[in-house]
Amino acid sequence: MRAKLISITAALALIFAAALLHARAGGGTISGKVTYEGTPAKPKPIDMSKEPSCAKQHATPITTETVVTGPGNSLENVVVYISAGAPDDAAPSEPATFDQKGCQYIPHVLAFQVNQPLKVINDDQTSHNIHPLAKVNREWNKSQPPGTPPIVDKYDKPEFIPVKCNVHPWMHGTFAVLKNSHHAISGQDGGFSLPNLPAGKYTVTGWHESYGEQTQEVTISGSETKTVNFVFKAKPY
Ligand SMILES: [Cu+2]
Repeated sequence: MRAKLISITAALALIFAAALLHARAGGGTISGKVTYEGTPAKPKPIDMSKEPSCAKQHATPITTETVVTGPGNSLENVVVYISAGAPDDAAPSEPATFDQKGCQYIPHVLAFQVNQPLKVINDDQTSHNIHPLAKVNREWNKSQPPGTPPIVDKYDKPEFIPVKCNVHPWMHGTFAVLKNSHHAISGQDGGFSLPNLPAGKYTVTGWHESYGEQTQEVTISGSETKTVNFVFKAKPY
């Protein structure tokens, strides 16, 4: 009888501990939508005729991605991240991958953490020379002929780094090197989600390569979801 009681108590304690752990891993969520107001500049078609191996990969000419919008004034490629209030956490060992495909950078904006491995791939039949224009971090550029292994590197300081190709002037992208793991990029519908936030007071920043940045203060007290929306003023040029 006593043994049974002890095992029931032990089982209950285990369940309680598991629930506690779960709550800690879960935490709160900040999610929302990024939109624009006003009239954004129209994307411009890119002429890739000088690089036929890339041009033939696109049935219709691709357009510039400085501003990418969707239905309902949604704004894509906005980096949403916790800029204050979250501790700097360890970088994941899983690399952030940046692909050169069809003479485009995929994704256009890549967010990753300080000291997280960055892996640059060339999926094209032509050489690229990737040149991240770092100012705070070490600046480098590297040639990558077709079929060569990925370039693996990392950055040790937070920075928004414009990326260009020294061979193809239309290739542009951004590395968003961030201090912690709480970051997201707004999708086609402008949506984003920052889950697993412990209770605390946070500054959430939204950054767009052409429309600048905005911040908002949010308090998370438990496992709730707080809605934060960003509205950027479009530039007509
Ligand atoms: Cu290139």
